[in-house]
Amino acid sequence: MSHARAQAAMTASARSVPPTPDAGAGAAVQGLDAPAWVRHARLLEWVAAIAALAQPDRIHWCDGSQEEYDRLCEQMVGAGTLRRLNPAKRPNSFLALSDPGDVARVEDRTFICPEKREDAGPTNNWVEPREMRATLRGLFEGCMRGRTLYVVPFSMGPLGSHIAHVGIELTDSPYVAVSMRIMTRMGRTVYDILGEDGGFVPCVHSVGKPLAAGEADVPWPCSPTKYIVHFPETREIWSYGSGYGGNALLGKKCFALRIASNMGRQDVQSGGIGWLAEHMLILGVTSPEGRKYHVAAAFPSACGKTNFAMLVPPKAFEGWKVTTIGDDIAWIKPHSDGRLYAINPEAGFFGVAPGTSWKTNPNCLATLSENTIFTNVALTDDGDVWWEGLSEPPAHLIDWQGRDWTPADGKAGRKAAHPNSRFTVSIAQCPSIDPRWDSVDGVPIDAFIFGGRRSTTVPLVTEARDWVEGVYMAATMGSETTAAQAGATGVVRRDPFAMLPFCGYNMADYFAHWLDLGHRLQAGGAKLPKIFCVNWFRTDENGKFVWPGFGENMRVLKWMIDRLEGRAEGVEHVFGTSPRHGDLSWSGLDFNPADYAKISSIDKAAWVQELALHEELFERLAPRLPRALRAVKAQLEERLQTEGRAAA
Ligand code: SAT
Ligand code: MN
Repeated sequence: MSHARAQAAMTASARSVPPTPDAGAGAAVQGLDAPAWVRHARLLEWVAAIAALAQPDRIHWCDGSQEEYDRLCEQMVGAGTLRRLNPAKRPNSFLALSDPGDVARVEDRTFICPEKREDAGPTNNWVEPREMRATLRGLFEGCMRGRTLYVVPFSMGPLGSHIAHVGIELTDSPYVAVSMRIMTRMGRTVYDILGEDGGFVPCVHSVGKPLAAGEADVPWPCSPTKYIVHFPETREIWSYGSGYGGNALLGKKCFALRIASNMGRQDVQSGGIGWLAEHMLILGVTSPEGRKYHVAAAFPSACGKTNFAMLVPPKAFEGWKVTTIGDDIAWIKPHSDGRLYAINPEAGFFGVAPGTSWKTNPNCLATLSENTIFTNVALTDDGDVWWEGLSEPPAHLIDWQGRDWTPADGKAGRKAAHPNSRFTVSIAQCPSIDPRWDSVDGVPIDAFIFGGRRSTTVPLVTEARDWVEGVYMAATMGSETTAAQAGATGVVRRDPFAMLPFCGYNMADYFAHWLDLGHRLQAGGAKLPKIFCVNWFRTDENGKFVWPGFGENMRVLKWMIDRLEGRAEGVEHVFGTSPRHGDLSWSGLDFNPADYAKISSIDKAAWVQELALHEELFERLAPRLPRALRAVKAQLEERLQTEGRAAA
């Protein structure tokens, strides 16, 4: 393949038209076999250029039909990638076992490559774009040999919504193609929206395992070399070497967070008011009187966002109802009424299986009853799935690596399901689905919640006194790491807005974007959502969680709603306002003031240390850190010195 051609492939983007060959698109697309419903010359040109670079054996233009989905799944059963589960137990469902080296997002292999390093900021990996393009060119050259290139058209957000955006993923993984059909609005109709020249985010993905002539494939092809690369200025995504989750389903973290966060900010640079792409679940909560509120909540990966989004209120909260709009990502735009409206850009859940049970999340279990692709959970002898926390372990299983497993192995510390094992399922199957989840207008947000996983220091719930303090709370959030990211778990790291691995530009500029958006909305007379900070994960002297969590989180949610309505009391302390034991509703739960003190106390010494960690983050972000956040920190420090005491 010529270098000029490869270069054209590397610069094709939604914004810039790649060099047109003399004879127009027709000449470039020979052998593409594009269906008549694709009439977008620049798109055809780009597919041709990628095909010339990656040299797949075939091209398949996905139409998103059920028939196509069934055929691809059947084909993967034949190839050993998928195993059909017992149709009597789990209709139309499959199990995939990944390569043991490809089980989670790879943050150290994820790159944000704007022209200037400072625009990626100190929390992102950056490589000079020309150098990165050269690396990618080398990797992608011939990387799809022996495979099929799938052209996957998708909309992030309800088709036709003014908040939605279109992407096209080119992938050599049929597992990715079928997963994208579940996770996004994928299919032919996307081309109707694109027309002949609509904008789209080009996403190129390869498992990085070309096949030589006659070489047999493996069930889960991937490569030890991995690159997850974003070019924010040209809005391109290139992913190489992994077939797993957020590394490979490029609509999710890569587009809906890293590229979209850039888009929301670039909107301001081009004269708009700006918008937000956030790592947040969205839920609706309706009081017994029928008043409905919408809440968006940010937690790091694998900290229970899916459980919170599908919360079932305890019996004592009869009449309260929680409905689900999304479990992972929110796109939030200001509306002409001055309020912020959110959509879930996704159409499916890619959630963590372990810990999910009929007790902890019945709505989720019901969602998973059919049409689900499971990845890296265990297989039961009757052809169903199992994972830690689902139920008592069966006498025998096949574990996530295909080996025999018995409860004795479990006692010896060997997990049957990988801790980051997942389910992929359509949101439409969720019993708690909100009637407006697919609304083109989105839902108005009344409150933001930020939560980390902290065994110490951070109280159960705190309301920020104002927007700026709320932004400070979110910006300085810390969390103990989980299995969702490769590497050690349980280490506290700063995870601002739960966006550390997902913010596609300089984190300090991102804080400024939140502050500025708040100012602009307030200047226009809007009432901003309240901001709360929560922590479900404080532990006692034996390392056990003190707060029961799950449905009981309704008690905290109700306090927030009462605060929105101006009806609930709390006590103001150094960091904001928190409920005292008597300010929460306890009916149906025996939770005494002594235990409450364990999860709500503010330990002065711990907070002096915590603020030192805030300082570390601020130092890292110093060149562009908004002054307003430094000012909040100075105020908090002063307060801590003068009034530091328990909130309980
Ligand atoms: O990025 S994934 O979608 O694989 C999982 C996560 O981190 O939430
Ligand atoms: Mn997530």
